[in-house]
Amino acid sequence: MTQYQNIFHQVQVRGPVEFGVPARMGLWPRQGQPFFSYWLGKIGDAQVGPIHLGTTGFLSIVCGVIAIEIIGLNMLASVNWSPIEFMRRLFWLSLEPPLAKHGLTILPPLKEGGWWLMAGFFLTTSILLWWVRMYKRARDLKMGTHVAWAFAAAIWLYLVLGFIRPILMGSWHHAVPFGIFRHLDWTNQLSLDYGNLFYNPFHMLSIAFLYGSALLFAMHGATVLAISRYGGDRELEQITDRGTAFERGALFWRWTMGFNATAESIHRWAWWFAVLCPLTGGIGILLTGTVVDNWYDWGLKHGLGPTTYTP
Ligand code: 07D
Ligand code: 07D
Repeated sequence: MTQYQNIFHQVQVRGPVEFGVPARMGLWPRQGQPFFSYWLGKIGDAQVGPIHLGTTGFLSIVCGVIAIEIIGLNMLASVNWSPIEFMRRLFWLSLEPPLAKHGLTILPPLKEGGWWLMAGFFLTTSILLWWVRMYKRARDLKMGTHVAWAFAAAIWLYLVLGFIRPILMGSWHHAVPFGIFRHLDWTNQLSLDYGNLFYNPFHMLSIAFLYGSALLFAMHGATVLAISRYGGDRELEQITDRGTAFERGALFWRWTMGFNATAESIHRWAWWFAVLCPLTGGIGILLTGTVVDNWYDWGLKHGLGPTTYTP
């Protein structure tokens, strides 16, 4: 049986290795011998590599490895250097931030938070360098820098949690521990300590954007898949043309909701929802313990409590 083939189908086109448009490379050329993977071709592009690591990418990985090394060795030390216990209890192990008594000192004793500060320094440097790499790669490819700015929104929340808020609170002690379940305990504890984060309107906004992102992603992904048989995967070329797959997709939403985004605006909707999730979240965390001590009391005071009926 003949089947209509498009980029979402399983037929894999194998041309010669594609090196892409010429772009400014900086000091380093692209590295690695490209190869094809049938299985990766099932979920994306079958060609793997070459990769452009560059100076910032390389330094970012070095700093990331140092951070993970410090965290991992501290975890291993905490189970008496037993590799078996390390593997068994990995999800529950942790490297804790400095003790409260050390305030904002940058040289607390290693076992009382010094290792945490060092790991935090290298992890943060690694993340920031990765951001620079993203920005520079986009500029060198003469693209917009939307991806880098979206990543910056996540970095904002990360910096609020582990750097800016602890400084405002006067102690590194308030930062997040490095550990899988320990960082969940910390998250729960923050909500309990400051009177239930559900009453923080910025937590509400962040949740709305989180759920909204998932909804928009599902709606857009589903729409493009549904019209791909008419060439809808060529999204942007179809913005202005009548009778195209995209017009069908837009009509579908106009008929079901009364309103439709355009092929361009749906991507802006998605970008803003995703970016506003950590952006509003970061504001909410920044206010917690600094401006507002108890979100439940704050909520009651500002009309978030149940209203009593008085006839
Ligand atoms: C799918 C992209 C890939 C990324 C992955 C994460 C590490 C950590 C650990 C060296 C969607 C890689 C993991 C590099 C290695 C060590 C010690 C992204 C995708 C697969 N959390 N969190 C997780 C981080 C915070 C919360 C999982 C990071 C806050 C809750 C993973 C940060 C608060 C739950 C993880 C961070 C918070 C999680 C899966 C930084 C409030 C879960 C993440 C740098 C925002 C979930 C056991 C994922 C889970 C989970 C990583 C910060 C809350 C370990 C790197 C402090 C409630 N978090 N998190 O898929 O299963 O993200 O936990 O800020 O339920 Mg978290
Ligand atoms: C973590 C940004 C940093 C990540 C970066 C990436 C690496 C490398 C490597 C793959 C995610 C670093 C990358 C290190 C990876 C490889 C190789 C973004 C991060 C830079 N909450 N809550 C949120 C809900 C409750 C609490 C946000 C829901 C309880 C705290 C989100 C519920 C309590 C904080 C959200 C719920 C509580 C949050 C996070 C429901 C605990 C935050 C948004 C249904 C019992 C954070 C304002 C995000 C925040 C946050 C959702 C409940 C505590 C919307 C759905 C009441 C302390 N919560 N929460 O983008 O911003 O995270 O709050 O109950 O700090 Mg919450």
